Amino acid sequence: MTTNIRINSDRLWQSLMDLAKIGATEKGGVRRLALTDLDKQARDLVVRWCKEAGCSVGVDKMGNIFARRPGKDDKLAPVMTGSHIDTQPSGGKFDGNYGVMSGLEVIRTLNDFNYETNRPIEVVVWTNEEGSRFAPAMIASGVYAGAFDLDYGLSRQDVDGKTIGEELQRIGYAGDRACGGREVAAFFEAHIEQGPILEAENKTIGVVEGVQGIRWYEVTVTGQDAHAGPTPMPRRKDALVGVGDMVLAVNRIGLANPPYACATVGMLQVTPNSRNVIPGKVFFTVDFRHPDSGVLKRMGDELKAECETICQRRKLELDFKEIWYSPPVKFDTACVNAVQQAAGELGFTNRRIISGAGHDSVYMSRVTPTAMVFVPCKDGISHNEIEDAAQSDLAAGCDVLLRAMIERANA
Ligand code: HGY
Ligand code: MN
Ligand code: MN
Repeated sequence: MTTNIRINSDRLWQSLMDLAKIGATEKGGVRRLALTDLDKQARDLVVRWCKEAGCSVGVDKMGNIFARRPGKDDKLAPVMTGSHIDTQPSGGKFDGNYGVMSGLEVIRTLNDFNYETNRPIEVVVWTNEEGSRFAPAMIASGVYAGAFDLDYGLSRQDVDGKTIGEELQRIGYAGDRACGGREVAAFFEAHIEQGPILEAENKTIGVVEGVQGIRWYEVTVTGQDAHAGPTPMPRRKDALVGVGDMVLAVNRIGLANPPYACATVGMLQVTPNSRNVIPGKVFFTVDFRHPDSGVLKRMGDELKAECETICQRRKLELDFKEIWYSPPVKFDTACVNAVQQAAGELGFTNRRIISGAGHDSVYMSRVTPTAMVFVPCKDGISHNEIEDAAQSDLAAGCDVLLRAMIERANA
């Protein structure tokens, strides 16, 4: 029976295009930061679609949304899929949104074929996966998996001092359900690769075996505000010049650990940020990634030491904080094999791959057997408004997801 069940490619594509209208940007991207009014609009739309597909919908204390399709034996723990609909400030139509729309398409397809899985099926929308408005990333799946406690999760603040808890209340998604602590039989997530490998090798499906480790740092360097005119160069305590050395050190450490290490300074704030004042204070963020936890640790330790040396030399003060560590994870063999088998049965070219990006599956793999399905994205570009993917690839990934979920739901 399952051999001829296939998703509806046009319906999946249309749902992605309709969802992408919420927060649409000039260049064809999406700006829908977590817990903004646009996120609320998108949440409301997804909830409506899930209810129209016959699902019961619940929301937990971190605002995670769960849409449930009953199974033959409804007491059994569900097979779950999902991702996120919050985006980067200049994000794309597919990062996260594809995984949620694929979950909805799985439900819609099962309905079309009147196919009842043994276990219930659930689609989840995770709150604040991106870690852009509120750090760290994947905070709500992290609370669900017990990596963070609920108070920590609800108290994360954005640059304006607003907390996740306040914003959930404001948009009406402060659910009453406990966050986590519920048995899940398996978790799958469909996602664009966000890198160049699948496209370069002309592969339709990435069978994701795991995710690399991530460490995030926040660094504040303090010198002394002074006048840009009368202050002689040797007398200056210019925080921005010191940070310039540090940014180059971040890049050098990334390049020094090929081929996997990644090193990024994404945010930088200069104070007082006035053209004729020597900057007395600079804040910046560091994102280090590597599949090996030992190398990742060494990268962070090396950067801290370099920053200390730079501050001594330039008579600056350093505040260097690690704010997040997400260890490398390996996904569950049975789930990875279910994805591999589905891709093979459906005749899609595929290859094993480690995810460079973080995903909610990282935390879900702590509490249930988990795997991911990747599809290519154009030129490997993501976290960019021009992010793009082929409808046929997106449909292929969703068919693999459907088949892997049915296999696990009936196992
Ligand atoms: O940072 C990441 O890898 C993800 O996009 N949150
Ligand atoms: Mn994502
Ligand atoms: Mn992302």
